Amino acid sequence: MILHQYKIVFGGSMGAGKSSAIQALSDIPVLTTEALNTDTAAHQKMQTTVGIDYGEITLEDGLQIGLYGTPGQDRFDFMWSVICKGAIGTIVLIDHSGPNSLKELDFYHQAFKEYTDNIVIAVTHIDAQTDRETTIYRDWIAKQDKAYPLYYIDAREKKDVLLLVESLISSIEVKLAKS
Ligand SMILES: Nc1nc2c(ncn2[C@@H]2O[C@H](COP(=O)(O)OP(=O)(O)O)[C@@H](O)[C@H]2O)c(=O)[nH]1
Ligand SMILES: [Mg+2]
Repeated sequence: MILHQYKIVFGGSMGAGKSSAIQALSDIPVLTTEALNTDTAAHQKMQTTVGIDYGEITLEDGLQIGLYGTPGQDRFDFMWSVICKGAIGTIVLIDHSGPNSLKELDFYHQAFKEYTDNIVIAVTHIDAQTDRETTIYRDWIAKQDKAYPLYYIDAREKKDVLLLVESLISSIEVKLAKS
């Protein structure tokens, strides 16, 4: 495992494409680590383990990035703060084929902005037939107080996922240049 590197978190609902994205991008075989729930005070009934995907990519300029996939279910949300610690940002994946995709965007945006203001939004499953336009996400962003980068991607395509990572890194670089 690389210790001194950038860390990027993938968030979003189950089936949105977090594991696919990490799989597509990673230079190493993706690890799915099992994290034990030790927070029994908050989640007494849950003695189960949850899966966190871990992959790594080295970009052309030698920059090494750790890719962390969060467990999607709301009941694992206590894990997100741990996973997000030290991350340079979060890629929120939204499944366009789900009937509540806009609600999910609201929910995951709200959750992850607690940990970072560097968020990229990626809408997946845009090949799916739905009666909702893909423009609803752009309209949603227009109502936010921050202009989040928005991409329409296939999470299984390396070039698509790479674009998200590059977008996140470039917004960090812009911030560093300003400070
Ligand atoms: N059609 C389509 N399928 C996708 C896309 N992204 C992921 N999938 C598929 O959706 C399923 C769930 O993806 P997965 O990466 O396991 O989602 P996760 O629960 O967020 O980790 C898998 O069968 C993927 O192959 C996409 O953009 N379009
Ligand atoms: Mg997964």
